[in-house]
Amino acid sequence: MNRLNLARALGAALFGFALIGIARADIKDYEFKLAEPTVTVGKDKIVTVQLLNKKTGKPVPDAVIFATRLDMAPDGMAEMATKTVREPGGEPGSYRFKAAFGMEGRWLLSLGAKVQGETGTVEGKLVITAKK
Ligand SMILES: [Cu+2]
Repeated sequence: MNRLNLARALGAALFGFALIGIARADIKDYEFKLAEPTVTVGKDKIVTVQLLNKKTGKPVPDAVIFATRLDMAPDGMAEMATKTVREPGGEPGSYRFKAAFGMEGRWLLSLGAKVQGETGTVEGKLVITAKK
């Protein structure tokens, strides 16, 4: 194989890899986003989170959310945690949680999700500000 043919073969191989990269989604292509960055202090507040495919920009329905924690770590109160309960309803690709925000300030919502057809876990850490 001369230099030119080698370069062509290499180019073709890279192009092939690029195609595979486009066709196959990766668990890193997904992210959680808050529908609203703030919430009012009090009981039974609803937090809505969207799971998005970053490549397509589209919401991802039917994910299995299996780990959630809500605490005040961003304001130095990691031990101040509150319970989250999944709430039904919302748009496809949106996931709702009910929680009591007992104090003004920044709360950290930690999430994990399994997406159908993907290996690995989508992890998200979202800061929600509770205001009066
Ligand atoms: Cu606190």
